[in-house]
Amino acid sequence: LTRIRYPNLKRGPYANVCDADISNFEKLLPGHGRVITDVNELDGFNTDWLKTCRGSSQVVLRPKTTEEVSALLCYCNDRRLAVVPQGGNTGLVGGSVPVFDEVIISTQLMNNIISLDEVSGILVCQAGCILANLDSYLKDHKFTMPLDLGAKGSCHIGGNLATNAGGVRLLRYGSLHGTILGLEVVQASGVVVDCLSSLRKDNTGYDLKQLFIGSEGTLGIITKAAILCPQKPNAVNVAFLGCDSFNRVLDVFQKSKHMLGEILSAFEFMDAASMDVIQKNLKMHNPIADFPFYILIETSGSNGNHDEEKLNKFLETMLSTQLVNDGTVATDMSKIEAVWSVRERMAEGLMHDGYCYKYDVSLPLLKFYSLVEDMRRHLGSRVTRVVGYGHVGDGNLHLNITTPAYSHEIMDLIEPYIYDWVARHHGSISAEHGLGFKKKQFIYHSKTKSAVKLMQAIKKLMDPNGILNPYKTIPDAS
Ligand code: FAD
Ligand code: S2G
Ligand code: ZN
Repeated sequence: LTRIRYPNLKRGPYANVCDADISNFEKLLPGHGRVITDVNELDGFNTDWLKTCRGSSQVVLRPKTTEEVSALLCYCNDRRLAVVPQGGNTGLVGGSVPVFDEVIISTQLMNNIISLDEVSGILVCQAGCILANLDSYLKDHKFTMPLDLGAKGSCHIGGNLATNAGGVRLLRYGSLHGTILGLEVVQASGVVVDCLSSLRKDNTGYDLKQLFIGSEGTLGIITKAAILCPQKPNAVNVAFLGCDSFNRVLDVFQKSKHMLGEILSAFEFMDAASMDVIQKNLKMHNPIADFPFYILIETSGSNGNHDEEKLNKFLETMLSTQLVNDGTVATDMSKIEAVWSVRERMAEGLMHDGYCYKYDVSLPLLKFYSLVEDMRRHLGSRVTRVVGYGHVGDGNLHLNITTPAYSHEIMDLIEPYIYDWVARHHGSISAEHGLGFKKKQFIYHSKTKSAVKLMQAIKKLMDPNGILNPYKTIPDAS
């Protein structure tokens, strides 16, 4: 699939996996299901979540410990075997699957919680812990994860860190660059970098962990993390509102920050075309009447009465000033989850159209929705739909275009047009999903030549044989 679409792509100067490698891997990973070579089992690991990238790895390795990851990387580095680190394989830019026959190292079996400091809320866990599992473990201890995304049921915290995942709580808890206190990472050589500090403040030398957050598996394999987890909120409310224009959405956003202040924990929007996906493709109900734009606001606080009073006052103001035309408020968990699923299942809903051209961009809020309108004009009736939704609070738009099947012509109409548009408006061509395989060639739309040169020098230093996730994230140094 990948090679059909990218015929000029050449396999790098890597060794091919041979029988001797497989038996060495089996020695390094004793026990059943740790070295997977069965063709049927391999397909899921070789194919990305969007089913748009498929590699041809002959072997998946499933280590349980840092020591095993270290031994595997040392072996692969010496043998010049290319490697793809893989977590939950929910990445959306083709970064988590091989391009050719790279060895897949999966963190599936590295799913131990190591410790939780119940005073400070600092959790230490292995990279293969699934986000939803960490969140429910923490909830039992009156804490919560500082990030939440629609893929929580499958994505690993290691993958979240490797992609510097944003998600729907970034507005409240900030980026992983702030909430991660320490990391343990294994370099291509097998050397273990132990930066697993659990201190909130530690200004001794370069903050190396930051390099690995967002490195997409190209600088090392993250094996453990120390995470500062916020208190679990005592009261959560979700309001789902309808309004007439995107300018109104921005007005409501400004007012929500002003009137809800510190209890605002999420501000998401979706347009009517997005709601159509939810209703038509997933047969779900719109929680309110039909409108051109929808807003999902979540509040999380320590005092339910205080929050409800603030939220009701805010909603009354929004309705009386006609910034909002309709709305509903959910306070019990099941209704809250039902309203959230309308927003969180967008990716799934879009897949029902056939092929999805997915764009995850940062833009100045005043230009935010003009991109969707411009792409609709640009593509017209050649595509099934153009939808816009996303994290308004982070200035992060998810613009998705669908057709019944992949089309080179449509792709050529979209790229680089959309990236040029984003660059012209001083945005970023990838807000939170990373560059992976699909977007790396557009890095210069958002990074200067000198910045990319420095990235290439760091890559050369950290992975001199280029075995870690080749063909991804940054262009090879020319
Ligand atoms: P994978 O997909 O397995 O890998 C992603 C990248 O990280 C690859 O380059 C891989 O090589 C590397 N990697 C994985 N594990 C490690 C490791 N231990 N060490 C080093 N490198 C590693 N993303 C957002 O940011 N915000 C969202 O709101 C969001 N919502 C989503 C909703 C849905 C329904 C889906 C399907 C995806 C969504 N995503 C979102 C994208 C994706 O879930 C995130 O990028 C997530 O962080 C990937 O985690 P993962 O464990 O699945 O990683
Ligand atoms: C989201 C992931 C899914 C998509 O829903 O916030 O980050 O469709 C996205 O892009
Ligand atoms: Zn998102």
